Amino acid sequence: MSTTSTATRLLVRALARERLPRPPVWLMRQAGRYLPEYRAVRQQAGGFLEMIRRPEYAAEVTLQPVRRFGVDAAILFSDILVPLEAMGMELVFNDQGPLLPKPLRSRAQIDGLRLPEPAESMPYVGEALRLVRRGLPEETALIGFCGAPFTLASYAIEGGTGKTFSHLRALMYHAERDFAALMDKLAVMVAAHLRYQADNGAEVLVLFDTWAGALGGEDYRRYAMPWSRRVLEHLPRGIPRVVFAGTSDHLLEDLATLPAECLALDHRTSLDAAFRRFGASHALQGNLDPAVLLAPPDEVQRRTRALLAVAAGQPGHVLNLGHGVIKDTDPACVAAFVAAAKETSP
Ligand code: 1CP
Repeated sequence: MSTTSTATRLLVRALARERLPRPPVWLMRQAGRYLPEYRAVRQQAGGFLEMIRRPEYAAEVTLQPVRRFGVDAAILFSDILVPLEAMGMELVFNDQGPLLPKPLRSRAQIDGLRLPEPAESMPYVGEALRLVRRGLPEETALIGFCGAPFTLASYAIEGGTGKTFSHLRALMYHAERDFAALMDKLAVMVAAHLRYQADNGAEVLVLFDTWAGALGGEDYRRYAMPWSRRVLEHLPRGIPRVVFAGTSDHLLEDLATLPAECLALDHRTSLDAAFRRFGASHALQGNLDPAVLLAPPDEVQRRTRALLAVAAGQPGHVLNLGHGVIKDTDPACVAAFVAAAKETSP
């Protein structure tokens, strides 16, 4: 009976594993420094966090790849680390990436983290989402996201992008109750942040567990998965959930037990094999190697067509990269990637 516009958006239909004339396409990090129009806004705003905190800038850069490429979804321009700032941690971005100058190294610091209401601590997120929705074509879906508790814990404890994650592992293995206390708080914040985004127009929610793949199966099941499960269980009904974990082929059977409709695959996993492993139960997102977008456009198109041929006839495929767009990518190669999805017929 329902003929609401969301029901007709291609991404939402693919996540429900409907059979479609072509797969929806969007790209992780589709807004970013590879786009000249993004660099112009960034310069005007004065910095990365300034763009995130000003809804008109955030909305503008969120809409840029939709305008330029006609992707089937917009993903809010923000960052997984923003909620850590709302919890009281200092956050800076330099050219190398994020930095948290006062990483968590004691139980007192963990206990001192705040759990604010997202509407009060990050009102610019809701405002940006409402602005984006107004600027989006009717057929384009709006995606909200958050970092998974484990990946957020890795940044909070390491103070930036980890290599060996030694501080994180020290807490996990030597102070498990303190680690659990931190993860409990992060799970509450993450679930609240995702619900807030759904309340403000996000119709698909992505949980990014970028660093989960650094864990073996036993550690993933003990130190990360229970809190991801808690988050995913506490989201509004009817909103499709996508789980991304980087370099996680060895964890996919575990990830498939989480309450989520879609597994986002990184490029190290065979899409063909993934359809055999999970195609009966999950939509699958992915998974062209982002480095392939550094090849000439006709090569990008050839590789994308080959990937689409693997998924042909399978319901529930969402075309995407295996990770984010690389900064040196030529926008013409992103256009070639999107065009390949759009030429696909049933
Ligand atoms: O100005 C710039 O171009 C800075 C680069 C940049 C961008 C465009 C960063 C710094 N974050 C973002 C935006 C961003 N980050 C989005 C926006 C929407 C989109 O995809 O277009 C999203 C969804 C994220 C999520 C994010 N941030 C993740 C999870 C997904 C992933 O990439 O695995 C992670 C791990 C981060 C942390 C982060 N933010 C930025 C950097 C350089 C990093 C570190 C990544 C790393 O440590 O390797």
